[in-house]
Amino acid sequence: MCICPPEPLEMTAGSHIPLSGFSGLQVTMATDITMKTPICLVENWEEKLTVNPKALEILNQISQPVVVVAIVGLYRTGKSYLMNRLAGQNHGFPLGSTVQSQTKGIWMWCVPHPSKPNHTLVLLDTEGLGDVEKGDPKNDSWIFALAVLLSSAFVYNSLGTINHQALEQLHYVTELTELIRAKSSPTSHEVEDSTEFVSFFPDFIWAVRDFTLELKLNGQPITEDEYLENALKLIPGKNPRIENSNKPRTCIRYFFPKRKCFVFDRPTSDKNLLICIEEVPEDQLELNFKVQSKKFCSYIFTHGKTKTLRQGIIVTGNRLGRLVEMYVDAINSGAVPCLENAVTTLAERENAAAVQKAAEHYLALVAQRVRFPTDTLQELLDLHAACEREAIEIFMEHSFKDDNQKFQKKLAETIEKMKEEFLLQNEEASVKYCQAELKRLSASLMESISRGVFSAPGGHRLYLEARKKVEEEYELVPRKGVKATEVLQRFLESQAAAENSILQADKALSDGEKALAAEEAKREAAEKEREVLRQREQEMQQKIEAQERSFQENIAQLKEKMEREREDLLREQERMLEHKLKATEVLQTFLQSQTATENSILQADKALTDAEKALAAGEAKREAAEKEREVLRQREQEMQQKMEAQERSFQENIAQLKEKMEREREDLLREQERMLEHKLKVQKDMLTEGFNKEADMLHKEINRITEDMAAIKNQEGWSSAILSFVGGIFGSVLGRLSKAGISRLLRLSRRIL
Ligand SMILES: Nc1nc2c(ncn2[C@@H]2O[C@H](COP(=O)(O)OP(=O)(O)OP(=O)(O)O)[C@@H](O)[C@H]2O)c(=O)[nH]1
Ligand SMILES: [Mg+2]
Repeated sequence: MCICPPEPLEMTAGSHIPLSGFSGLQVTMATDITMKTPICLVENWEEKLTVNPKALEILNQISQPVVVVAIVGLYRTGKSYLMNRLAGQNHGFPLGSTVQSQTKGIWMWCVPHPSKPNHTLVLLDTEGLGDVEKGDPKNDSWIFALAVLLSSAFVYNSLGTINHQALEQLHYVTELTELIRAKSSPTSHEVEDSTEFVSFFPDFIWAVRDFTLELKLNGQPITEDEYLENALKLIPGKNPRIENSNKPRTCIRYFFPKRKCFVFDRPTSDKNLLICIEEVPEDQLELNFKVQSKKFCSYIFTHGKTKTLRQGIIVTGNRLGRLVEMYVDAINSGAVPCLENAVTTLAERENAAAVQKAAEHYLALVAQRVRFPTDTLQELLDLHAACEREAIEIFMEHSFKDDNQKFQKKLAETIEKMKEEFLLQNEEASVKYCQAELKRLSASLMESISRGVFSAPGGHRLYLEARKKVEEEYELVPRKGVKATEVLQRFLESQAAAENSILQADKALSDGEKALAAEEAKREAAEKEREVLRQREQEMQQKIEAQERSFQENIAQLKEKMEREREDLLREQERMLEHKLKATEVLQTFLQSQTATENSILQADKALTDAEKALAAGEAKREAAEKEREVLRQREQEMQQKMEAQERSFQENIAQLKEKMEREREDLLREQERMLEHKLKVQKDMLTEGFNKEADMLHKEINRITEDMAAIKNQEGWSSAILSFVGGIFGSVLGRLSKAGISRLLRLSRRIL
């Protein structure tokens, strides 16, 4: 056995591990789904494909990244047996011993990855191709295409040798461009589209079973990989038969830049044992087979990649489930499965869930940390900012391909609404608490008023002292919250009538003194009112600052994420470019070998004179050079188109961001205008009331607001700075890509021309 059987062999879910990467919070996720036996993932009943909901349920519970190994090949060639060995089991995928094909549709077995911690190994065993009992051969093509789409390691299994027949049987690979689309846009060119495949196609592994030949070429020993590469060499010649047999070779080389080959001896030479191979104990298998299959398994375990989609999007078990559903739906509706659409749908779904998760987290965090009423508004706003930061982190962690930040904006709006709700709750709690405290502290004052204690000479002074005592005690009450001043002010207002009647009834005071006292009471009331207003303004200012901070936080985290995505994009582009250049070189070598063949045919032709031969050779050379230039021109054009598409997407991003900022800028301006209007009104009142000093101070503040507004109107401030950094991100992608790409192209063109 190549690996120990995964223990326990039961389907278990829900062990919890902390997920690193979130600052200061513990997020748990379900892991360790282990299936005792495989299950059918895609049923193929009467040549109609359906996804098994039970298999989807299992995938849904897997939040770990997956390494997906799919095996494909002619029916009855030992595919299921080899897959069982990958699972470290003799039994699992059913084999059957007759000529009748056994596996139907696509079967799935999820086991813990034996060497990649926190990864799940998903084995996909497919229905044998070319079954004579099957009616529609298109059905085989779809099974083949699905295996390519879903796997990160694609094993092609065949018996005997890699010969013409084996390659012809692999004709499905030539149909891939018709069965899969990379881009959704109908205008995109088929060749351009197929080059996109490379970035998400699996690695290709050819498993040659019952291999009995010696691995030698021209008397020299060769490796299995060299054996495969030699078989994939294009055959010189131009007749349709040759061109046809070159097709699968070209397609394999073109679509699968990473290739590997493994040869296997027969597991046993005893025919009777072969029939019941599942029951044959390990020590009765051929040594060579054991060594070879161990090598194969360990290659898959070590080099089998985590399944990723474009731009480095990692496929987890649940994402794999979504992909199967989408692809099978597309096939059943008569459409061609499209990768871009799949990624977009996947992103829409997951981003909506990410908004939900982040918002819920924000809500839970605030609820857990806040104690209403908070001492100040700033205290609540700081708490909000800290919780919002964590919520955005969660969103960033769980979202991808959030084009134009549609979902990030949604989260910002949701959090803003929640924040407003919290602010309101905070105010209400403060009002309630302050009113209760005032009621308690003023109980004896109120009682004295109703008992007429102050309706005596000198009563007004006594009343003022008693009221002052209430105010002082109220001042000492801790954590009254944001409405402390306002509640006191309303209380004092409610006292005005009572105070006036006490004053008027006070026989100890002259009329002049009464007038003076009334004036003083009025002045004090006005001062307190101004105090309330000042506090409101200050709070408004704090709220605006909090919004600005939240915006900056969103931008900062977006920038960080874009940086990461930029790196992924760059790597992907480089891989694609590398592959294109390699494909060009393949073609180039082939053209050169054709020229050499043509030349030897020409030289051997006795019907031509030497001069005619020289002329023909010259013509052939000229034609070859022209063809090479054409290839190069095409590559250049493709690269140009790609760069233009990126530029367009960058412009689109910028336009959307600009629009958003425009809207926010207008909101901010409206807010500032409201504040200005209010301050002007207060200033006017003060001037009317003769408070020149305060009016002066207000004048300064008004000037500052006017300046702020001018700066915002100018838009030379933060928005342009943000635009410039976003521009920087995209600009540098284009810059680096074009420089690297162009210098490589130049090097290549120098080599070719
Ligand atoms: N000659 C040979 N026979 C094998 C090998 N492995 C398995 N078998 C035999 O082939 C039979 C079918 O094996 P499976 O693993 O079910 O083959 P399969 O390709 O999955 O078959 P389908 O699912 O029907 O397409 C087994 O019962 C064995 O008798 C092998 O390496 N060489
Ligand atoms: Mg099988």
